[in-house]
Amino acid sequence: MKYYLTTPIYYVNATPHIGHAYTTLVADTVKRVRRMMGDDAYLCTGTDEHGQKVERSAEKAGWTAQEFADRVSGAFRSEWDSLGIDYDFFVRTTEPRHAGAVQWLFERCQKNGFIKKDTYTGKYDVTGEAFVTDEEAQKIDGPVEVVTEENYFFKLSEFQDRLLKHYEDNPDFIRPESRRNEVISFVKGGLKDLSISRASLKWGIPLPGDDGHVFYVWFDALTNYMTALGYGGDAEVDPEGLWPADLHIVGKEIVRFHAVYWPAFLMAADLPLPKGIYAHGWLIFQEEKMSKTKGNVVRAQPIDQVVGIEGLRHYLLREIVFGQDGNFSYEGLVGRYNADLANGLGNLASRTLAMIHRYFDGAVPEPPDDSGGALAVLATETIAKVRAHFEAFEFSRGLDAIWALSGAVDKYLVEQKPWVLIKGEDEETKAQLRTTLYNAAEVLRIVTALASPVLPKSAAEIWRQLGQESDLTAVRYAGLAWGQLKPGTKLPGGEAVFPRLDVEASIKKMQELEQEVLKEQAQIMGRTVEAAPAARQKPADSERIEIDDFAKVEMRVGVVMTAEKVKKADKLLHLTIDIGEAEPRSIVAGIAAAYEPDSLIGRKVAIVANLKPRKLRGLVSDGMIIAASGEDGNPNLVSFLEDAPIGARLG
Ligand code: ME8
Repeated sequence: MKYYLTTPIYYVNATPHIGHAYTTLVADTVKRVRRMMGDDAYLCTGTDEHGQKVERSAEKAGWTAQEFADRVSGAFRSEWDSLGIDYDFFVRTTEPRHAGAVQWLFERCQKNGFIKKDTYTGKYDVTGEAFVTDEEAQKIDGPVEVVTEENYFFKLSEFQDRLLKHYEDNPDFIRPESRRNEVISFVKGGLKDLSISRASLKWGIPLPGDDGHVFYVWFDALTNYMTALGYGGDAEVDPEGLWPADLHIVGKEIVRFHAVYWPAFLMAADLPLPKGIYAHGWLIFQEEKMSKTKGNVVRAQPIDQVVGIEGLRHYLLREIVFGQDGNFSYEGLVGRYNADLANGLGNLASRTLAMIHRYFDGAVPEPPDDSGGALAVLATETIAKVRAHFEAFEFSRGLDAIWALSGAVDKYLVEQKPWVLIKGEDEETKAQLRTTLYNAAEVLRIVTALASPVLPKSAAEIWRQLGQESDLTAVRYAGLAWGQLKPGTKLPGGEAVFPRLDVEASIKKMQELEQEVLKEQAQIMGRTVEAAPAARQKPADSERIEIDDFAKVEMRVGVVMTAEKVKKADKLLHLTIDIGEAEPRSIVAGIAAAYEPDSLIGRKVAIVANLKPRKLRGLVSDGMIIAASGEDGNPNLVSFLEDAPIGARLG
């Protein structure tokens, strides 16, 4: 059976970090599992390159939007190559074939009467690239703009019943269950028509029949899953017959777009729907979602250099229950590596293979009875268990079962004591030694094959050290059974696959390398860390404002009366600031990373006094404190060298 699975396509607004890599590594594992199940599996990934955010980042960095997209897309592609991701398709939304696919899908929806023109006014979250409700706008840290324009709309409201029926008829369409429930209640709450074009934006795919508009990001982005297969193009369309997709793997924050918009677009275009969507959770680092905006990212390259990428794959899949959020920590990563890989599989492999080299001249011994006893029973059960868990995306449970089998051989070796048996002269002891080492090597072979979707490179190396000439990727669960290791097989030898790591030294090394990678990546985005101020250009005349515009902003000197941390918000402080009014102002400011609350009390600061108040984390913020932000993102409060009177106006 063919199996077509996809990752989301990554925004070129950030260079790859391990949050992105998580989705892709999982998808790569799923592909390998499906192949072991006997499927002909294909993986699609790519980059999402249009939109205002990209246009602005490019401008800021001094590149054209296309140049900027080329650089960052290239960084994603080479990241996936260096991490050994076995993808079959890589789609860039700036490719002409993709424009063809998006226009083709739109025209099908239009022909069927699901497109209309209307005016739209709304608050637009620039970072999230979506119109947002007033309530949502309050919670957004980044810029929110009011946008009014004539748009093309997709008549999403007409699909409520069909979507709900589809969810009901196909209980596996959205997984896990919690996300399915969330989507169902969202759709039950009523669907509004969806604006799918922008007149205000240039950096996008032109709408057929109306060059003044480009497609809005989600209609553009989602279609990539069909672009990969040649839809909308001149070439042969979907030669492998891969549509509908079997699985879209996505992060939980974009499940709605995949489970509501995407099937509605496809229904409108009379096209078959994907069979399933699986939403995974977030990688949390330093208590927040790892993301460029938060600045708490960890890159894969330093980990690859110190622990190896397989250590990361294993850690992410074993430690995090797929579908839920999970913490990343360097300690956890190295700890898992040492426990499961160095001491577990690595140790089992080197011990077993070394004894066969030493006692049997590197040839697998022939046991008098190759039935394998209790170990064979456990191995057979484990094959079935692992297959079932992996098929159900229960990676941590599947890995638990693999390591339980590996642990059982360790115990078996301790009980059998081959290092004592070798000293026995009688036939019975010799036979027992042969049985012991045959059994250990045979379990090692099975464990290696079972772990291969998660550890493809190291498993292939152990496989080779076991003298297996077949390609490990050709092994199928159905053909994996006890007793296939041929006695007499010559073992070619080789290095230990998972050398033990010193925890502290490895962590230190990774953190050092992280700094280097950060600089390299900043260069990809066009921002050299040190050179940033020098690179700034004078604003163009057309961008300059009149003195009257400036006078609208009322800035005043204030003194901090109280300062406290805001609960559950690492970056925020709640301040009261006296600016000479009857009551001090309540202001919430994102400065907690740089200032201890106590150090601010009594300090003179500058604030914007005539901003509309807003609520942050339930607290009123009636004004904005003025600070410079350094390249490291840390705020630096504006202060006065001479004593400025409280309430004095700045200007
Ligand atoms: O959403 N933990 O792109 P994107 C886990 N272009 N996964 C994370 C993560 C984290 N901390 N950070 C990112 C987009 N991801 C759109 C998709 S699809 C038609 C368009 C993962 O680059 C997460 O899976 O912002 C997210 O969905 C994906 O990276 C892409 O994020």
